This record gives sequence, structure tokens and C-alpha cells, in this order.
Amino acid sequence: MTMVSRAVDKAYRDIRSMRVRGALDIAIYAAETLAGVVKATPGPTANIRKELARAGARLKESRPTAVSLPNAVDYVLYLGKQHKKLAEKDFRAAMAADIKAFVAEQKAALSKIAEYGSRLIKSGDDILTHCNSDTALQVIIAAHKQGKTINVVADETRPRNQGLLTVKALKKAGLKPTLIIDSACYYHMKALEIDKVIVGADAICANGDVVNKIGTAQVALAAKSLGIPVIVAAESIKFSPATVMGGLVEIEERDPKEVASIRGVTVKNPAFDVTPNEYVSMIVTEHGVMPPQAAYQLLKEKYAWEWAP
Ligand code: RUB
Repeated sequence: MTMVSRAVDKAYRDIRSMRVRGALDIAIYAAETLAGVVKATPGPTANIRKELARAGARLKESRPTAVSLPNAVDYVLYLGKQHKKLAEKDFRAAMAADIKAFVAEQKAALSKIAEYGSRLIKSGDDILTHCNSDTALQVIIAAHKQGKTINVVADETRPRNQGLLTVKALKKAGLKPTLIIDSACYYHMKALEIDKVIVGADAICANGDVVNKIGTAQVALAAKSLGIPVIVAAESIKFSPATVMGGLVEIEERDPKEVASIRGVTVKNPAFDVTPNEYVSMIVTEHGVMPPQAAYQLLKEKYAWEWAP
């Protein structure tokens, strides 16, 4: 194994094992791994691009659902195509600068979403969140930093219990979160008079359906029945261009052992579900707050490069 393929293999395993997780972090990690490939692969330019394509394909296989991953990889490969006429040294420099700019753009998008999303939160709000979305958390933390009093309820999010990461992050930010079991969502929505549900996303489809951690659809359904708005916080890197062409987002099926091992019992462990757009009140992106039905428009504007010949 070469040094490059070892590094790519490590990134693949880090994402697959969920050591690196959350849709935005996966995208940034993949882009930075590809920057490493550009730096360490011997020239000429055509050889670096070949290695990039190989590494990109491998990284895309690590987890199937978060669309931010193939979007980030495809964007870096597109950059490679844009710079293909450059000689080795200039190619490396241009790619390094462009990938760095891409990563900075993703971080800036997160800050913008935190700013816009925080304006939707009022002092005194009771908020419920599901799983561990850094983007949703940044919205809540930004509102907290503005001096708003917010109570946050996080569910456990079985089987991997990402809800524990959420309450720890909120506690670290100075909030006093409440942890509940997944099946207590509806109960607490009523008992605590939850005002808003805020979640992240792994993929947003062209029709505004939202793919996120398993259980999100149930939470949204319960919220809808109680008239509670569901706010999705997601960078445009999580919008799925493939769905414009009729493609479907693959739902990751994880090891049943994460749930239970009982001889003679079939255990199912889908990791994500699809929340239909009618259960989503709004999506907060770095381009502003929009109804889910506007997803198609954003995709057309943002991903034109992908469809370019
Ligand atoms: C994480 C998950 C998060 C989204 C958004 O699933 O569903 O809600 O990825 O996260 P997993 P972020 O734990 O299986 O990766 O807002 O941090 O990008």
C-alpha cells in the first residue's frame, strides 16, 4: 500500500466506523483527505487526477446516505477537471487553494445558518432536537449566546445514542439540556409544551423531503399532530442533485448487532428515514430560510456545475 492509499483507507474507515460522523464533518473530512491526495501523489497532473478519482470513489463508498459526502468529492473532482491543463506544480497549488476555500465556505455556511436560525428562536422557547446535528446545535447555541433563555430536550437516538453527544455539547455551551428516551418524544412534546423541533439533515431531496437520522420522521409526525413547527438546519452541500434526475437517497442499513443479538430473531437497523416535506415547516440554509418546496430551486442554482458538460 502506498502512503496515499493508506491515508485514504484510514479516512474510509474513520467515516464508516463513525469515528468521524455528522453530514458536514464527513464532507469536510473527505475534502481534506483529497487535498492530502493531491499533495502526496507523484505527478504528472494526469496521474494526480487519476489518483483523486480513485480516492474519491473509495471515500464515497464509506457511508451511503449523507449526500454531503459525494457532493464534496464530486466538487473536488470537478476542480481537478477545471485545472487539468495546469502543470503539476501549478495544479497542486490551485487545488490546495480551492479545496481550502471550499472548506472555509462550509464553515462560513454553518455560521450563517446559526445566525439566521437563531432569529427564529424566542426567549422562553422549549426546543426538541433529535440525534446530534452540529448545524442544529449551532442554531440553538447562537440563540443562547444572544441571551435568550432556552430549554432544550434531546432524545437518546437509539441505537448509537447520539443524543448523549448533543446534551454534552449543550451543557458545554452553558445550557441545561434534558435527556429523554426516544419513545417519550410525543409525551414530552405535550407535557413540556415544546415550541419548536430543530433537527439537521443528511440529505434534502429535490421535493424538499428531508433524510435524517432514523426517528426524525416520527418526531416530525408527532410535532405536526401537535402543531409544533419543525425546523431543519442544513447547508446547501446537503442538497441532493441526483434527486433532480429521479435518483433516490440510499438509506444505510447498519449492523443489527448495534440494536440487539438474539438468536432466532431478525433485527433491522436502518440508520436514516425520510420526513415528507409536508411535515417540515422550513429549512434554514446559508442562503436563507426557505420552505422545503424551494429545494428544487436551490439545487438548480447551486449545482449547475455538476450538470455542465
Ligand atoms: C447524524 C445525523 C445528523 C446529520 C446532520 O447521523 O443524522 O442529524 O448528519 O449533522 P450519524 P450535521 O450519527 O449516523 O452520522 O448537522 O452535524 O452535519
